Order: sequence, then structure tokens, then C-alpha cells
Amino acid sequence: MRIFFDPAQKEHAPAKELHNGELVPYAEKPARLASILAKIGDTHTPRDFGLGPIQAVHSDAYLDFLRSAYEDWRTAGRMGDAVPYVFPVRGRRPLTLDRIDGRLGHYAFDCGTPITEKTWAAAYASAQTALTALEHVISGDPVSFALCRPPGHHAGRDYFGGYCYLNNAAIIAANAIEKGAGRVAILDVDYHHGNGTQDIFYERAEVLTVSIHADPSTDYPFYWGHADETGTGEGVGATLNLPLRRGTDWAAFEQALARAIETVATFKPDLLVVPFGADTFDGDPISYFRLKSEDYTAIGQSIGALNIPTVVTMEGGYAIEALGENVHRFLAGLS
Ligand code: Q9C
Ligand code: ZN
Repeated sequence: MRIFFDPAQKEHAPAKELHNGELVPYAEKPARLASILAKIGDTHTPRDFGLGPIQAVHSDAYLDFLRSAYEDWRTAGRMGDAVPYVFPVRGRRPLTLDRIDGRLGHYAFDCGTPITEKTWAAAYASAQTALTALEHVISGDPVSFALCRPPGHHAGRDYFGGYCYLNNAAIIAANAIEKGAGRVAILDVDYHHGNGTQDIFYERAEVLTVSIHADPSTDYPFYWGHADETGTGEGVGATLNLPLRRGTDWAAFEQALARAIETVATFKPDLLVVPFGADTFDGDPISYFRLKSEDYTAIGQSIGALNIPTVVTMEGGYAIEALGENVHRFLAGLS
């Protein structure tokens, strides 16, 4: 299996995040990459496919905002990372604002995803990493791993949040269809619901979106990922959410995984995209499932047994000590 990685992704390093009412050190740290790189094999440098495949998923206005947000923030006289703090809640009329404060609140859905000087470059590199991993699978290798950072699955067409800015998995799913795939399945196994991915494909029949995650009645991102969200318009039936309670261990996770895999198999996709998070781990500092390191081998094996060309994008996982081991086991099981 080929692994793709771009060191520019290390430069994105927000200082703090708002977590349970406190400013704490940012959980989505560059050290996550070091933990993973120490355990997996050699990596390959991604190609640059330009902005086109990113524009196929994200709006131009949002991309313009993201590229200049940090500079605009500093130009307005602010210190530190750019963080939104005021939002146009339910039903405010659409406004086009110049002030960075208004633009941040317009494009963000949480206060926990700061924009730094290096965020755009890292997010762009992360998307190119995923696109290169896709190209590799299209060229005939059955599996590839995009070591993406920042992660992507919470980012929507025109919004950021949940440590995510560009939706790497959605970008490659859309790009695969652009390059001739008839049907693409996305199987998201991060602890958190992949709300951005769901929103992007909610009306599309040719992209199946399946997510196993902590029940949004108790867990982030709260407003998406409930079991009754099944798609709309032509996309009715092409979204499947499998929310699980806090405390979920392998026995319960395995049952949901079996159902997810069955649904993917029935869909008969030409390509499978797996947004993979290791924040389902027992020791994760911000999450509440109880998977053990050996369970990641089993998840990889179950998904690998589908025998569908597969691209994995790295999403969450914050127990840095065990992260490399868990990622390595998942990839070993998969290939
Ligand atoms: N106490 C990913 O795993 N934390 N994102 C909210 C609430 C946000 C996780 C804090 C978690 C985002 C890619
Ligand atoms: Zn997560």
C-alpha cells in the first residue's frame, strides 16, 4: 500500500481551542503526524492537481475567505489565531460583509477551529495528498493511504469547523466521479459524525455516505448524524447514519460495522473512500468509545474483505502515544 504525505501539513499549529468552556491546548496537533510517521512505512510526496478539484466541492467565496482570513485578521489589528466569536444564527438575512469578524462567523460552525498563517497552505496540501492517493488507486493499486492533516470530514461546501477546513474525502469522491467512476461509497469510521461530507452529498444518489459515530444526542457535532437523516431528493436512501452510545466497545462497534459494510457491498461502488479516525480508541482524550489497539486490525480486515478499490483519508485521533500504532494496525488489516 502506498502512503502519501506532505510535510507542509506540519506547519498548521493553532495554539488553543475552546473546549468545554475553557481555552486549552489544541488537540489536533502536529505531533499527531510524528506519532503516525514513526509507525508506518515510507511515504511518497503528493502531486499538485491545482485548485480545480477543490472548487468542485467548495464554493469560490468560501475558498477566497479561507485563503485571506488570517491576513485579514491581522490587518484588522488582531493578535494570535483567527477565531470566530459571533454567528448569524437562525434566519438572519444574507449579508455580504467585509469585516473579518463577520466573515469568520459566516463561514464557521464552531469556535474550536482557529485559522493560522499556515492553515491555507496545510489544508491545500492535505487535499492534494488525498487527490494523489486517489490517482494512485485509479492507476491500479487496490489501496492507498492519504496521511492528511488538517482532517476534512467536518468541512462543508462553504463552512469550516471540527478542526477541518477542506473536505479531503469529499474532494476525492467528487473527483473520482469526474474521472469516470459511476458510484462512490464513503464509509466514515471517525468517532464524530462526518457532517460536512453528509451535507455535500445529501442530494446525490451516486455517492453513498455511511457514518458510524458517537450519537449526536450526546456528542459533537450535535446538529447532524442522527439516524433519521437519510438523504433528500435524488439522494434519498444514499445516507446511512449509525450512531452509537458513549462507552461503545468492540462488540457493539462490530455490529454497526457489519451493517455499514453490508450497505456498501449492496451499493456496488467502483471506489470506496474511508475517512478514518482513531478517536474511537479507549484512551482518546476527547472521545468516549472503548476500542483497543487490536480492534483496528479487525476494522481494517473487515473493510479490506469488501475487495473494492479503497482510498483512506486520515481524520481524527488524539491519543498521540497510541495513534501511530492504531493507524498502523488499521492499514495492516486493510491490505
Ligand atoms: N467539548 C475530528 O475528529 N471538539 N474532529 C469539540 C467539545 C471538536 C473533532 C469540543 C471535535 C472535533 C476530525
Ligand atoms: Zn473525530
